[in-house]
Amino acid sequence: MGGSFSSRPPPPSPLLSAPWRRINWSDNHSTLQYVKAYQPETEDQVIRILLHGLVGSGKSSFINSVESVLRNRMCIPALVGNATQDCFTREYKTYTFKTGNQGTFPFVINDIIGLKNNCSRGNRNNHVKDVKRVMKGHVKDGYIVNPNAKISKDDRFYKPTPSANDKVHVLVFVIDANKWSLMNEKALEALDDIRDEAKLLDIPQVAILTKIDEVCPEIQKDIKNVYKSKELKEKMEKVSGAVGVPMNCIFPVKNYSKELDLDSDTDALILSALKPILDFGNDHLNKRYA
Ligand SMILES: Nc1nc2c(ncn2[C@@H]2O[C@H](COP(=O)(O)OP(=O)(O)O)[C@@H](O)[C@H]2O)c(=O)[nH]1
Ligand SMILES: [Mg+2]
Repeated sequence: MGGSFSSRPPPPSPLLSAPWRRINWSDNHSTLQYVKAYQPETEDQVIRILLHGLVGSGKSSFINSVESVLRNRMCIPALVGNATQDCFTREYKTYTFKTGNQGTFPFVINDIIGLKNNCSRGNRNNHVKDVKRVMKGHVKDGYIVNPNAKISKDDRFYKPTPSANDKVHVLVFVIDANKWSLMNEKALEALDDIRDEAKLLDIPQVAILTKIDEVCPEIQKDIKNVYKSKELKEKMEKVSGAVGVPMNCIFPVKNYSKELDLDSDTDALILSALKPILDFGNDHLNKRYA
């Protein structure tokens, strides 16, 4: 056949030649120290971080991952759901993190049950109203969320006059990197509504993109490929456009979910999200955005 070698060009690499964002992979100790040494500008200030998003997006797993990184061992303070059972806690809960010397870190994470992708309009509206009240500091720890009614002003878990510490100082939108495109339009609108309220309250917002280990084989093989993966970068750009969070406020993470031992690269990525979350929360608490 005339020796026509059809030399097809090799398929393009799924990886960029250089990462587009730098992470201190080997030196996560300094980021850990930064987080551990964080001190509020005024005594008694506590940064309140609120996670919101769809059910199953990885909110509870992120809390467990943060606790694990801080304690340098696997910890599971928050109940994690699984794919087959609807065993998600309905309790609005504040997670504190213990320091080594009997104290707690000056930041807390609040977990509220996520929005179901295809729940009813009524459930959606109640969820949005509850989260708005949470952001303003009106909801006390331990409130059991009722999807069929927003928290009432007469409820014993309703706080009529919240303090600065009760209010949310940074809102974190938790998004499953593999499912965000399947998000129901109405659910997206409800989450938009929550984010609009955060804007009105000048609460800074970030997004974390979870389950990046399931995005592509390259990241599954080595999490250090996170900022080299073309597929993940494309996903982040799409998420940024769709939910209106700028790229520099989106942090991809892999939560601890299956493994028994910690891994310093997984830690580094969790810390790379936690550090700016604390910085932005601190800025808001000290009214730098107002
Ligand atoms: N592979 C992987 N699975 C995750 C990750 N984060 C969470 N999961 C799993 O996703 C499911 C839902 O997580 P969960 O934290 O309960 O979500 P929540 O409803 O937002 O609190 C659980 O089965 C977790 O083990 C991740 O980064 N990677
Ligand atoms: Mg949960």
